[in-house]
Amino acid sequence: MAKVIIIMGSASDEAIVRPCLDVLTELGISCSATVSSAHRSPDRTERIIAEAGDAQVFICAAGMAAHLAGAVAARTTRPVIGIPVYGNALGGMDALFSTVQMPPGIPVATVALNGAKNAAWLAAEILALQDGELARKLKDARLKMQAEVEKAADRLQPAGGA
Ligand code: RP5
Repeated sequence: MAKVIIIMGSASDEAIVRPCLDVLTELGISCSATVSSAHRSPDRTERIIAEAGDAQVFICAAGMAAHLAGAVAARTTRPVIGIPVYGNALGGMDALFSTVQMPPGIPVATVALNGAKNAAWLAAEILALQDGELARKLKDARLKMQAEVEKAADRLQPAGGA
């Protein structure tokens, strides 16, 4: 059963959401991904939440008047992470504000515009609170990032240089 349920508002969001799936898969976190819209298919969205089983975290990606994450958060007390999807007309500000400006009591942890990778990392950090092995993987990943920065710095500035 999926620990993380990813819902995107439209099939057109798939390319933006894909890196989220990649990070979760890399970390060995079971997840499922589907399409459902807060506006176009509200009943389907409600059904997905009702049938979420043991899923611990929802990740919702949507653009424009992006109510998907909020609509899911309204119907569950499990953590909901929102990915506002960039759209041309208002430069993504519509989706960003729609996702981030939730009323007190119904939080949506909003990542950056198109921030699919960080949605996955945040979901992993939530799950790692109850999973020692996952917590270790996250620490290892941080060490790897540090090493990559060192490597990049070394490439630009050979050892012994000014
Ligand atoms: C939102 O409207 C979707 O999440 C998508 O980002 C945007 C456009 O949807 P389509 O018209 O491409 O289906 O609901």
